[in-house]
Amino acid sequence: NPFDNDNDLAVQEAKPKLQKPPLYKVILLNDDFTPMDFVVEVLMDFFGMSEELATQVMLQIHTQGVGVCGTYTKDVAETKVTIVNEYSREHQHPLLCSMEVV
Ligand code: TYC
Repeated sequence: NPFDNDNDLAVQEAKPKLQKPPLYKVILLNDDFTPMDFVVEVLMDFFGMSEELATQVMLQIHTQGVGVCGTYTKDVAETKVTIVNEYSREHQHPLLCSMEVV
């Protein structure tokens, strides 16, 4: 096609690569009081884990002190941290959810 001068392709090739947004690990901290069943429920309901995986992750937090629930963009991670901490407080459990940049 003599009218196609490939400008579209040239523009694409010249476009600089955009940086990927930073990712954040959402973590749960161990404590001495939150029931194991409650932590498993949180991991299933807010982080989409099967009961088997949620139980494994809960026990890892229980023995290691901290565990990763998932990795998300900043906005999603912040929302999950807020929702999980509000949910735990509503149920009078001290369970602490936090996040750290990957
Ligand atoms: N350590 C708690 C107990 O013995 C269970 C627990 C697991 C609490 C994971 C918090 O993030 C946590 N009942």
